[in-house]
Amino acid sequence: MAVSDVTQIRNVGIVGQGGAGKTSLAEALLFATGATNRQGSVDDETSNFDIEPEEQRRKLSLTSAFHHGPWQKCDITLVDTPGYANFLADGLNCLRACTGAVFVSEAAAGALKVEAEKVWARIEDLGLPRLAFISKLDRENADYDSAVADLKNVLGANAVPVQLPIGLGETFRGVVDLIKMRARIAAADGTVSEEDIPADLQSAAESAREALIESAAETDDELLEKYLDAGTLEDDELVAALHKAVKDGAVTPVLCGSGTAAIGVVPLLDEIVDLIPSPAERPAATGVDPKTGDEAERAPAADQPLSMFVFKTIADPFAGKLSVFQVVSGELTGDTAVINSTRDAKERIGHLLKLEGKKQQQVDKLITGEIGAVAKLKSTEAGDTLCDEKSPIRYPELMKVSSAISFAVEPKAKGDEDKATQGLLKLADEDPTLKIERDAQSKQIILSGVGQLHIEVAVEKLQRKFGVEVELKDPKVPYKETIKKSAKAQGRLKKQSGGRGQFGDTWIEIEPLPHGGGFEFVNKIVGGVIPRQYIPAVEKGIIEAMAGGVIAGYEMVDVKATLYDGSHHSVDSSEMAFKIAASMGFKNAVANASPVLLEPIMSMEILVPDECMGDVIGDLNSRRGKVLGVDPKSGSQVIRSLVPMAEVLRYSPDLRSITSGRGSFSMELSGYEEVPAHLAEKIKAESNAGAAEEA
Ligand SMILES: Nc1nc2c(ncn2[C@@H]2O[C@H](COP(=O)(O)OP(=O)(O)O)[C@@H](O)[C@H]2O)c(=O)[nH]1
Ligand SMILES: [Mg+2]
Repeated sequence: MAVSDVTQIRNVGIVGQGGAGKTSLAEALLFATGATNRQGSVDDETSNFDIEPEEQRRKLSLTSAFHHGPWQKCDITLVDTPGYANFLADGLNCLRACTGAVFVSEAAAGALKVEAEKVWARIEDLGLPRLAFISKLDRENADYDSAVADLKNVLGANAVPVQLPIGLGETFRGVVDLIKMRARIAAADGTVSEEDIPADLQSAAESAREALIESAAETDDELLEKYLDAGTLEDDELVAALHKAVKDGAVTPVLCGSGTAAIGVVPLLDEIVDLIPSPAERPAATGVDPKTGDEAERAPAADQPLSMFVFKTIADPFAGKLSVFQVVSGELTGDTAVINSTRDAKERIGHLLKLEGKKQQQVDKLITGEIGAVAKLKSTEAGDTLCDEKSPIRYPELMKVSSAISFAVEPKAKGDEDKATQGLLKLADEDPTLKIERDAQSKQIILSGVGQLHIEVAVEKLQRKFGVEVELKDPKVPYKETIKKSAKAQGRLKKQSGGRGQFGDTWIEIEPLPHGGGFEFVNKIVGGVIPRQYIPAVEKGIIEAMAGGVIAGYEMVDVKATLYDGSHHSVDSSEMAFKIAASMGFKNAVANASPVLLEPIMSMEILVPDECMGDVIGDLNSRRGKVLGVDPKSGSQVIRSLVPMAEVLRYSPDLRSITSGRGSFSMELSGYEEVPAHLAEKIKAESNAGAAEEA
C-alpha cells in the first residue's frame, strides 16, 4: 500500500532475546495484514524474515529483515531483528529507524536473559515507544503472570497488561481486550470474532482494567482527576492516554498470544496502529551541520529539506549492494541527486525500493518516516547520512561493537588468499561487526568478530557466496607491547658499499605514556645536527618499529619518543638511512626501558543457575579471572568478572559442559593489562619461534 501521509506510517522493531518467538510473530502479523498469502514458518524454512540459508538451517535469525503490510489506514513495516548475543548489534542499529518496538518474551518464569536486558537498555536509551508481547501461550505450562512480573522485576519496565489470555496451553484461543472489555477469539482462518468476556474471567478482567486505567491516567493529572471523580474513563480517553504514555515511553502495555498458532495477532496489529506513534509524533532528529559543525535538526515533516539515514547494507544476490535507509525528513523521489554528508561525496539515487522479505518492490516515492532501499550507491556505507545538497545535515553514526574474538583464516586451496580477503571485505560491508586485517608479522588473514558462532557463520557465507573454502586456525590474542621506564639510546647506521655510503645517526629518548596515550613524537634537534628534511624519516622509522613490535612482534603502544641529538654526513645521509638509524635507536632504547607485554582483558557477564555458581567461579579462578560481583536474577545468578582474553578463547563449550547447557554469557573488551612475567616469557618464545619459521 502506498501511503501519502506520515501519520499512516508505523515502523515496528520486533525485538527480544533469541528464541522468544519474534520471527514467528512477525510472520503471523504479516500474514494477517494480507501481505503474504500463507503464514511463513521458521521451522519449515519458509520464513520471509529468515531468508539466508545460514539462518534457515539453524532456524534462527542472524540479521534484521524487513517486510510491510497494510492495517487500517496504516502501512506497518516490520523489522524482525536477531536476538542472539553474537548478532544483536544489527538489530539494535535498525531501531534508529523505528517509531516503536514490540518486545517479545515467552510465557515462562525466569526466561529473560542478558540479551533481553541489552535490547531493553537500547529501547530505553533511544526513548523508543514499546509494547510487550508475551508469546507461546499455546504451550503447556504457559505462565502469563510470571512473564509480566519478570518484565517489571528484571527489566524495570512499567508493564501493564492490556490483555488477558483466554485459556492456556492447548485451550488457549484468544485474548480479553481490557480497553474494549471484549473477548477476541482467533478463528482458524486468521480472522477474529468478538464475544462477551467468559464468565470465569470477568472479575479478573475488571480489576486488570482498573490497574490499566490507573497507570494510563498517572501520566496525566487532568485525566487522573476525572477518573477519580467519575470512577472510570471512556474507551477513547483511555486509548488516548495510553497512546501518550507509550509515546513518552512511560508505560509498556502488555499483550499476549502465539505467533505460530496465530492467536492475539489481529489485536496486536490494532494496538500497533492505536498505541505506537507515527514518525510525525517522534522528536525532531538531531545532527550537525557539516559546514559549520553547529547542532542542526530536522522535524519529521514533508516540507522539511530531504534527509535520509542509511542504517544497514544488504548484499542482495540479484540487486547487488542495497543501502537501507529511513527518510528522516522531506520526500524522496527516484532519480534524485543527493550528497553523502558523512563522506562529502555526491550520490545519485536510482530506483526506490521497499523491502519485502527477500524481494523488493519498486516505488515512485518514499515519504518522511518510510524505510526504503536503493541499489548500487558508490561511496555510501551503513551509518552515513544522505541529504539535500543545499541543506546538509549529518546524523550520528551507528553504534560501534568491539570484537571479542579473532581467528586466523587460511584458505584450503593455495593461492586463494586474495579471493578470501576480497570476499570477507564484502561480507564486512554488510556486517560492520566483522573485521578483516592482514597480520603484518605473520601475513595471516585475521578475522575478528563478536563470538565464535559469528565467525563460523561468516566462513559459511564466504564459501556459499564467493566459493572460497577456508580453515579457522587458533584464535590469536592481540597482545600489545609497551615500556615501563624512560631510557635513552643511540641508533647509528654507517655503511660503505662501493659507491655512495649510507649514514644516519640519532639519539632518542623514550618515556612511557599513560594507558591509551598512543604515540607522541617530539623533535628537539637544534643547530641542524640533523637537517630538517630528515626529521619526518626519523619519526617514520620509530612508528614502523612500534608497529612491528620490539620484544615479541606485537604492536607497541603508549610511548613518547624524543629525538634530541644526532649527526649527519653531507653526502651519505638520506631519508632511508635516517629511518633505519631511528628504528635501531628506538629498539636499543626499548631494551633498557623495561618493556612488557600487555594482554586484552574481557569483561564478562555469566548467567548461571544457583547450583552451578561454585563450579563456574572456581573455573574462572583457574583462568586468572577476577570476580567483581554476583547478583541474583530471577532464580539464577549473574557473575560479573574480568578475565584475560587468552583464557576464554573457547569459553562457550566449557561453560556448556560445566552448567549442562544452562549457563550463558556475554563478553566485551574491557582494556589491557600487563601479562604476568612467567607467561610473557612463553609468549615471547612462541612468537620468536613463529617468526623464525616464517623467515
Ligand atoms: N508453541 C509455540 N512455539 C513458538 C511460538 N513462537 C515461536 N515458537 C517456536 O519457537 C522457536 C523460535 O521461534 P522464532 O520465531 O524463530 O524465535 P526468534 O528467535 O525470537 O525469532 C521456533 O521453533 C518456533 O516454532 C509460539 O507462539 N508457540
Ligand atoms: Mg528470529
